Amino acid sequence: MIKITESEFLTSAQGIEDSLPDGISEVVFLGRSNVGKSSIINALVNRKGLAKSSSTPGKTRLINFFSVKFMKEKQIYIARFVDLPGFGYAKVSKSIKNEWQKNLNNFLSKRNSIRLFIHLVDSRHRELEIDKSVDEYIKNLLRADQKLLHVFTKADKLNQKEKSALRKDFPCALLASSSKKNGIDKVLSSIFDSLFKEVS
Ligand SMILES: Nc1nc2c(ncn2[C@@H]2O[C@H](COP(=O)(O)OP(=O)(O)OP(=O)(O)O)[C@@H](O)[C@H]2O)c(=O)[nH]1
Ligand SMILES: [Mg+2]
Repeated sequence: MIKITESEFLTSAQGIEDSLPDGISEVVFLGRSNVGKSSIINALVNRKGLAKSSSTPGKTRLINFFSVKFMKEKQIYIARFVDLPGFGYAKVSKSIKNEWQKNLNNFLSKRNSIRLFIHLVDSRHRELEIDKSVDEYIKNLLRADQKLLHVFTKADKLNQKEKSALRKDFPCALLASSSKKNGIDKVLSSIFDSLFKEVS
């Protein structure tokens, strides 16, 4: 059984230059604005307001670092979760958008300590162009020491029939609901395995 026993907000950054010194394995949560990135971080660490979430898209505007302590069989493992601004948020000016994009690109492609990318996709909208390009983009920059995981969010919005259809299309899909806390344990153990399997 894997648990996160401690978590804390560390700091926010605008880009890679003002990010924390690297060295600790990082998990970045990325995906469209409003897909549920901040919410799933809170569900994983089991703390309601750790990462700021909101029904208004564009809530997360900086790169936010959280320290997390995993416990498995009385052993402690340290990592960081990184909450990112969403892709495709329209309600800011073009120049701010370009600046964000540049900062995010830099961070995602150059940050050494990223071990795992979690691409969140809304389980109701699985074939959006923006997600296809995010996917393509991550696959292109993925290094040998990095992994990519997909999680379908807001599973509570699907009925049984829709869930079966999703499972048929994606047999290994991780399906999660942050609000109902369904599927969160599975996501947590997938994260743990990606980061620490070799040593555990
Ligand atoms: N029903 C349901 N709603 C959810 C779930 N996860 C998140 N939400 C809601 O979706 C909205 C957006 O959630 P956030 O976690 O702020 O999304 P985000 O991806 O961090 O958004 P940005 O920071 O704007 O990029 C909020 O109103 C959440 O309450 C879920 O599993 N089920
Ligand atoms: Mg957010």
